[in-house]
Amino acid sequence: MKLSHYFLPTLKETPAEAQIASHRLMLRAGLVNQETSGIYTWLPLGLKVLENIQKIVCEEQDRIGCHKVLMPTIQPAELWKKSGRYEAYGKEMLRITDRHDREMLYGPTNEEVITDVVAQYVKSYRALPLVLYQIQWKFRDEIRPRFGVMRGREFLMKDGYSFDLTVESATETYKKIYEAYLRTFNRMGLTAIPVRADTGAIGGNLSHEFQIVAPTGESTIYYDVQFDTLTPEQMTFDRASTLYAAADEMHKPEDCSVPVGQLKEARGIEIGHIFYFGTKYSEPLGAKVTTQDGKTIPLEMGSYGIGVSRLVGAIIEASHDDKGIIWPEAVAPFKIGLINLKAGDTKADTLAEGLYTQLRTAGIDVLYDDRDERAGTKFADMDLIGLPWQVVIGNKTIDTGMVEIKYRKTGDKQDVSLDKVIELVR
Ligand code: P5A
Repeated sequence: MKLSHYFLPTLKETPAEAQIASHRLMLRAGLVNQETSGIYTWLPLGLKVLENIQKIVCEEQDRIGCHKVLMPTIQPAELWKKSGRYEAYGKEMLRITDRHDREMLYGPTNEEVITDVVAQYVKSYRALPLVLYQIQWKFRDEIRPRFGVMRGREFLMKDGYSFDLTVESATETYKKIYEAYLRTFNRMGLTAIPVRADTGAIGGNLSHEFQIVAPTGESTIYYDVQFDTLTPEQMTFDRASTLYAAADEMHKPEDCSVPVGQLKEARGIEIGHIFYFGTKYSEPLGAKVTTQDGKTIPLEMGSYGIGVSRLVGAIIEASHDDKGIIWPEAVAPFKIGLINLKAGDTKADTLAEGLYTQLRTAGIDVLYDDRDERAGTKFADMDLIGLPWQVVIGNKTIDTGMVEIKYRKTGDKQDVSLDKVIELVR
């Protein structure tokens, strides 16, 4: 992509309304634009990150045998009256009336809809276990939308729903998804701590929140220091469950048996939340199957959420410096920023164009700053948008064929010849 023809509205000034780094940087780097409180337009660069995150989420869901669906954002109130949540959900639910005076709502979550689908089509134990998931926009009329996409009103969620015959099988499914979540976050460069949580508006008996430690997090978490030393391979359900980790007021340290010196208190950003709630929805919505010995029983269910749009903010909170964002490679909007310091100079333009074509032919996503701008502006913009690698074409390239490559994360620079660039970034 050539920057001269791209839509990347970066801001020089720090927007006054943004209180935390990720919100400031998302606005300054031209990732999103706020339309009204808690509602955003995703601009090209931000959308690329959002899509990269979705891809990782889907790959890890598909790997464990979950099936992707897409449910509507608008739901009939009737289903929520059956589950008993229509009144209980309160003011956070955006209620809509259609032209025939039928009550509708913009879905804050989809337990009712998916249970209704499964109730219609799944009649036998042979179809189980079954996990269906989607990535879809949700609306929650949060009383205090803040921190940009971190607590939005309209936000993108991955929501999965599991259906099992027995409690044992449902527990196995829960563990499998729990571990898939840890892998998912790991691939994005995040170490998530699974903490025991309350089931809140979703209801049920077993629940974990996936929290990443960040000073700007909205939750208080307490966790065993041993979490900080576990490798990704050691982070299994069985291992992590032996260590204390809990969130919110319900789980003050005095309620647990971990020695004081071994417990850490930190702020956390909740990037995922999973629930096991048995027959809470299957019973009222009629999701029942016939067992092997001919009995009809309601399905054992769980639901599993990832804050996909929140993750964009969370990743930035975890990875930035005073100059801007530092994208982990797996989610970066482009892998390389190619800077032509001598744009307009025929020789420099030819060299830059050549490298640009070569990189693209090699399947490497590159943003080429071909603008007629000062070097300082180009460097500052590139640092701000945080692409993993910067490749600089300048006088040196014209004279000797050498380019400067900078690794954004460490700031390390080295000179390499033009034909070695691909090898190095690979
Ligand atoms: C699980 C999937 C649920 O809704 N039902 C379907 C269950 N869980 S949850 O914890 O309420 O939400 C799941 C994740 O969504 C993110 N999230 C938000 N992101 C941005 N803005 C919001 N207002 C918001 N509310 C929830 C969180 O990451 C949460 O873990």
